[in-house]
Amino acid sequence: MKLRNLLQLVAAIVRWSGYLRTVRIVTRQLHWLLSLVALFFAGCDRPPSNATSPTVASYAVRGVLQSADATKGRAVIAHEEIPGYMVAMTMEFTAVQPAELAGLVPGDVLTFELRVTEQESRITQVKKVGHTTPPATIATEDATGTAPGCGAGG
Ligand SMILES: [Cu+2]
Repeated sequence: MKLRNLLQLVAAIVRWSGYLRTVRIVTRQLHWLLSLVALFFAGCDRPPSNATSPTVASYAVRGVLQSADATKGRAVIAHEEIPGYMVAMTMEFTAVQPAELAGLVPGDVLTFELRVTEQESRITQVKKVGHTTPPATIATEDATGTAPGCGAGG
């Protein structure tokens, strides 16, 4: 009687550990499968190099145009402080649509929307709201783009 109980106990333990091992194997396989699925979706999510990724933040900005290249869609703008993102500085921006920069001349006072994604920042909704002569530069602490928040520039 006692021996049988002992054997049953041993059998139960063996069964339990076997069950645990099975769970561990299933978990490991599940984990592997999930990793594969995650990898697949991550791969699908990655946009082609030229596509725009989802905007993570956008800011209404005001600044004075220093120079613009409507062909390349680039503009150097002395922008005012962008609260929570950038101090005032002179820096180069890339327009979502290069044509938005057409007709603009140095000294134009602009308002625009700065759209920031995980990869880059771009400007859009560029509007001329005035003009100053000569182009006013905004006092900067660092115009080289190394200030906090300027790493997102593309
Ligand atoms: Cu800046």
